[in-house]
Formats: sequence, structure tokens, C-alpha cells
Amino acid sequence: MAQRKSKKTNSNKTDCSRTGMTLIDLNRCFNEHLFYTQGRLPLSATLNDHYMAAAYTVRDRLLHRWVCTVRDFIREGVKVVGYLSAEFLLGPHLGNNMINLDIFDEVREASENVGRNLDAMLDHEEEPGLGNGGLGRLAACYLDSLATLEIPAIGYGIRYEFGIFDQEIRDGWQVEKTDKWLRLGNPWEIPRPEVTYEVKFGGHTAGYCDDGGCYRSRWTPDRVVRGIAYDTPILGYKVNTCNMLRLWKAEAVESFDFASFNVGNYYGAVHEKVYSENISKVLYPNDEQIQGKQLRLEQQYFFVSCSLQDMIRLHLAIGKSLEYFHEEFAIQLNDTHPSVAVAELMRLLVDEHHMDWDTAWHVTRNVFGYTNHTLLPEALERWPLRLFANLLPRHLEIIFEINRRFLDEVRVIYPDDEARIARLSLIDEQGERYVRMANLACVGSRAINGVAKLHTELLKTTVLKDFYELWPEKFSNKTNGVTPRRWMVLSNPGLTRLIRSRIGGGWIKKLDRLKRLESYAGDDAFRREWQAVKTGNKQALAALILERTGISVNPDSMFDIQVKRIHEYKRQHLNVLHVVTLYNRLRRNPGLDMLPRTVIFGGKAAPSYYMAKLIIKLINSVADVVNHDPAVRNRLKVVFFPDFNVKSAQKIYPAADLSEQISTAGKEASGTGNMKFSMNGALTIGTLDGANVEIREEVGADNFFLFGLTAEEVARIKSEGYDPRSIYLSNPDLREAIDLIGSGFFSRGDPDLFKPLVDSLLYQDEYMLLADYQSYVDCQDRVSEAYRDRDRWTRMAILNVARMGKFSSDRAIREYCREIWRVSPNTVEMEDFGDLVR
Ligand code: GLG
Repeated sequence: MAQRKSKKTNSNKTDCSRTGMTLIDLNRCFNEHLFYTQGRLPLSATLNDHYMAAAYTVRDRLLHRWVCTVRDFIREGVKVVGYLSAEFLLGPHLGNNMINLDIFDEVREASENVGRNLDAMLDHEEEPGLGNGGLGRLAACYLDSLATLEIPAIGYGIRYEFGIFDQEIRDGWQVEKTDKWLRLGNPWEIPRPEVTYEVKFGGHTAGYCDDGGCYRSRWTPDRVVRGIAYDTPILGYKVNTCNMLRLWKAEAVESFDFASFNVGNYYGAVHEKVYSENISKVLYPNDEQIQGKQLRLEQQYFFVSCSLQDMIRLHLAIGKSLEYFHEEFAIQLNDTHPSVAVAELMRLLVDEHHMDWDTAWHVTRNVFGYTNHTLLPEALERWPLRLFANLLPRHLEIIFEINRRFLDEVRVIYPDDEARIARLSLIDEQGERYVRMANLACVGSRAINGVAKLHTELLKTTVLKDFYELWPEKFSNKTNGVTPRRWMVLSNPGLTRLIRSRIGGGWIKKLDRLKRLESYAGDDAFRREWQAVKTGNKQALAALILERTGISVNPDSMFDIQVKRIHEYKRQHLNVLHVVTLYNRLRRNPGLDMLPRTVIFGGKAAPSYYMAKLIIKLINSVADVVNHDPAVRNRLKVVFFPDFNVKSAQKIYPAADLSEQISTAGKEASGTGNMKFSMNGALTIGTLDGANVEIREEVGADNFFLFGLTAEEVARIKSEGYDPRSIYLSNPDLREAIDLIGSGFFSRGDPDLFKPLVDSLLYQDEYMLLADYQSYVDCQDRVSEAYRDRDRWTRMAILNVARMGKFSSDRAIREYCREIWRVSPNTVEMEDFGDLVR
């Protein structure tokens, strides 16, 4: 077999003609896939056929690089990052892979050659919505950066048959529709029916003495499920590294229970199959909150167990002993969702691979890192002990043993501090007993990190304070980042072209280089071109809004956008209070010279989160009245953009003038939408929360619209006793806005509809909207003033983009690699496997 190495990285001419990168190669491959994969002649091909042919054409090129990457894994025994995440919100693949392969224009031409518009094909792709929001999207950005930085990595998660629900709006209310993303097949994944692991549930344990006289525990489960690997290639930008995302699908070990079948119980026979497959059936649609649902724990354990077994198999396959597992793998726990991994790795090492406890604990403690993504107390995962014991009896034993040893250590350091011991314990013993997953993750990890400076500080002083005092050296901050490939190059081609025309394309991999744009902020011609790009993006979004909602918006108005999950702490209803305030001004003074604004909202509410759904209804109700009031005369428009997802996000961020990042300070761990807006030239109105703090630091206070209480002030006012009603009574504008909502004005005369919302503001106001209201409205007035001066605004926007270098996920991943995972890049060289594939 002749295998030649081609030195050129991501060369446009590889020797392997099957996956060549020239237009001729691509044309041929496209037509071959149309014919041999889809079984179509061009004259009968549908849009889906063309999309599939394009996808397979691109995928072939990914697979070539993937094969080379795996070859290096095996040959060079490099340390690998295992990123465990219950969510990966990837978004559509085709466009992104074309960008990363650097064949966007060629594929556009190849598709035009078969008479198909590329944009129609890109639009046609169903996105894998295997995540709720920021956390899952962060995981996807990190996979892109890991590959781009040439770090060997595997993402591990669940192949949900149904991802995050599709959102429809009916009569102003959110209606959830099942997400059938696999309906037309998924050309990006490769099923590996031979890569399977068994995962045990339930049953009981019994002690025994092994041959060496050691006391051990044997687990006899009452149910076994099989996990099957589905692999998706993840290519880096203009490199040959192609990592993989390995997602697990659950199946029954035996699809038919023949005993039941033979006695005529057909339904009984398939029950086992249905039951097992349930595990990977659907994503839980809650982003900040979990309820103690058994299926959720089953999902977590299922994917964690498959993933750890897989890593162990890979480790053993290269001939290494498991004592060195932590030297070959660095495993990151993306939130507490996969934290049962700490107990599972102990079980695998001790029970299945017969390692002694101390060695196994050494390996475990050195392999894991834990990222915390939220301070919200209701989002900290705890499992009722009884539920945990029923499902994972052996793991509970292991957790008790870890806890016993851990608390013994703690007692030496803090003798007689029982309160502290109770707080650190892996088991919550007050009232009903719970397993505390964050504590398990902290005890079982080498490194613990928050996702923005402020968040990490708050972790150290609040929810993880005791752990910080115990092990300050384990803590560090890793401020989130987003990938400029998807969030600039792919979604904003106009801006990318403009930036390239002045400073080249080096910034796409080294985002700090955007700094060079600073000198263009004062350049008239550049500013005009910049404005033209923004206007084009706004026109495109306006067309999409019209198509999706029937609302026609004016691209010359300021696009003021808040897109993210709907949650009280994110305060979409504060934004609504501002809208109502503007509306009241117009009603009071019909001739008012007001800056025309289009206020756009988008985001899903967890299906069981009543208040969030009521906020959606409120937005739509206000929109309905405002948009139809002739007195407003197009100075104010309100839009709720339905079904906000990665695909629509790619059209929304580039069209924004103003980015709303208005969470109560101390509540949003980081935020990543804030970064995407800013990278696309929107200015931010925001509180000092999450990564807003660092965005403001980077872009400069003059280029950021700051308002509201600080996290410290929020905490202080709360502790002193906060009285929202007195604010309501003393602020006439606020009162007018709230009263209008409460009066039934926006609800066809029904004063009850929004009463729960109004009451929660007046009598509780957990997220302190009223405290921040005036500061927000004043700040919005400054925004309007600034927008009137287009040149000044554009200068600020350019400086925002120029100073966003820090928020590339490449920077974040470099920090994780250096400080947590201790892994280094490995350049993959292309190899011609010509004789193998010709
Ligand atoms: C969390 C937080 C966000 C954060 C994201 C990624 O709420 O503030 O940006 O993770 O770290 N559940 C989330 O989306």
C-alpha cells in the first residue's frame, strides 16, 4: 500500500482525488453522490437530494481528515480531552464545514452548476438542537475551537431523538412542537453499531471477599441497556484536525423478550425495547432547573457510563495501564449533569478492573475538571437518596465511601466544625436526604472553574465557598468565548468581507488581531461601508420577520434585540416595561420626535415555567396593541420572533443595533449571546453581570451602555429588606406602565391575565426590576440620543468589534488546555490513502 504524506496543511490539492478540493473534484463528487447515494438524476433531484449530495460531498472531505487524525491518536499516543456534556447545541453543519474546509465559494459554484441555490440548501438543513441554550452552545463552540487549535478531543453526549422543542406562537402563547430533526436522515453522523457498551440499572449489591482477601461489592442489576455510538466529525478551521463528537443512543439489549412473545404477549415483549429506548428519546427542555426526574438521572448515568467505558477501552487499546489513565485523558464535566462520572469511574476501576481504592481515587481525582455554569440555587442538582439508591445502588455505596474518607480529611482540618462538615458533605442530611452533585463534582475533580470573572468570584464567596476555603488552588476562572467561525464568518459574510478588505483574514484564528480595525473607526469611507453592511443585514432580518410573523418592520429604525431563553432573571419583562413607557410617551404626546425603534424578542420558555410563558404572552399582547395603534406611526414596533434557535440566531445577531443584556446583577453566570452581538457590531445595554463586566472592560466604558444595581448592591438591598411597592408608588412613569398592563389594556380588557406577573413584581420582585427600572429607562434614553448621531454610533460599533478578541472560544480553550487539561496541539498531516480508496 503506497501511502504518501502531503506536507501542505489543508491543502487545496490533496493527492487523494476522491476528496480533492478543486471545483472539478467537487462537481464530480456532488454528481456522484446525487447518483449513487441518493439514486437521482439531476432532472428528478429534489432540494433534499441536492442538500444530501452537498452534505456527503463535504463529509467525504471531513472523513479524510478524520482518518488522518485518528491515525495520529493511535500512532502518537497523544493526550486527549474528553468533554462530557448532556447538551451539544451544534446548529447546522453544512455551511460551517464549508467555511472550515475553506471551500465555501467552490461549493456554491458546484451547487449552482446543478441549478440549485446554495442558500436554499443551507436553509433546508434541520439543525441538531441537542441543547437548551448557552451551556449546550458553549460546548459546541468549544468543540470548534479544540479542533481549530489542533487539540485531540472527543465530545461525549446523548443522541436525543428529539432535541429542544420547536416553538410556535398561537394567539400569543408558546406552543411546543416535537423537534423531528432526524426526519430526513442525518448525513453528518456515522452509526457505529459495533461500538456498544452495556449500562446497568437498579438491582442490589452484595459484599464478597476476592481471591486476595479484599472486601469487594458485587452489583446485580435488574436492568441492562445498551448504548450505541453515533459519531459526528468536527473539523477545525483550515487545519487537518478532525475530532469527533460521539453521541450515545440507548437500545434494548434484547429487542424481544421471547418468553413473553411465545405466550402471546406481544406488547409485553416489546416493552423492554420501548423502555430502554426512552433513555435517549428526548432532551429535557429546562435550562436552569431540574426536577428530580428519574429519567434524567438515567440519561446522565447512561451517557457517562458509555463514555467512560469507551475512554477506558481506547486507553487499553494503546497498551497502557489504567494507573496512567489520567495522563492520557483529561475529562471535563460540563456542569454537574455528568458528575456521576466520579462514582462511575471509581466503580469501573475498582469493581471491573480490580484496582485498589487508593490508586483508583488518585486516577479519578486527577482526571476530572468541573465547570460550574450557574449560581441559581434551584439549578443545583440534587437527587433524592431513595431515587438514587434504587437506580444506582452501587454508586451510592461508592459515594458514601468517598464521603466518609473526605469528611475524615475535613475533620482533621476543621475539628469540631460540624456545620461546615454538614455543608461540605456529599449528602444533604437536613430533612429528606439528597445526593449533592456539585459537591461530588468538587471532591472528584482536580480543577473547578466558573465561566466569567464575576461568576467565579461569586462561586468562591457563595455556593462553593466551603470548597474554596478547603482547596483554593483548585479554583480558577475561564471566561466563556464563542467561535468567530460560526458567529462572524458564516453568519455575517458582509462584515467578514469588509474586515478582510482592510486587515486580511488572520483574525479568524487570532481574534485579537481585530484590534487593527481601531484605526478605521475614524475613517469615513469605512464607516459608510460598515453602515451599508449593517443595513443589508437588517433588511434580510426584516424580510425574515415578515415571513415568520407577518409584521413589517422598518430597517431604518433602531433594531433593539433581546434573544435568549425566557427567564425572570433575564428580565425580558423589564424590556417590556420600557416598551410600554415609550408607548405611554407617544400616547401622551402624539407629535413626539422619538427615535424609531423596533424591539425584537426571541427565545423559548421551559414548557413547565408558567411565568416565562406568561412573559411571552405579554410581549405578544403588547406587540399587538402597539403595532396596530395608528398614533404610534411606525415609531415603535414590537416583534416576538418565534422558534429562536442557532439557525435564526445566525440571521439575528448580525442585524442588531442594540444588544439587551439586562439580567439582575449576579444571576447570569456569563452569557454568550452578549459576545455574539458585540462581535457583529451591536452596542450593549447591560448590567454589571456575567461576562458583561469583561465586555465593558474590553470595549471601554464609553462604548457600553451601563445601568442598574451591582451584584453587591442587589445582595445588600435584599438583606436589608427590599420593598418594590414603595418604588412603584413613588415613580409615576413606572406606575403608569405597570397599571396599564394590570388594567387589561393589552389583554382585551381582561385584568386577570397578567395579574400574576404584575403581582409578582409589586409584592416580591425577586429579580428587582423595579429597583432598576429608572436607571434602565434613563440609559435607554442615552442610547436613543447616541443612535441619532450615526457616525458616533458606527465608531462605537467598530470599536466594539475591534476589541472583542478576548471573547473567542479559542482564547478560552487555550486557557483550559494550559491550566486545566495540560494538553498540547498535535498537527495532523494529510496522507493519501489513494490505494485504499481507489
Ligand atoms: C449557563 C448560564 C449562562 C452561561 C452558559 C455557558 O446560564 O450564563 O453563559 O451556561 O456557560 N445554563 C446556561 O446557559
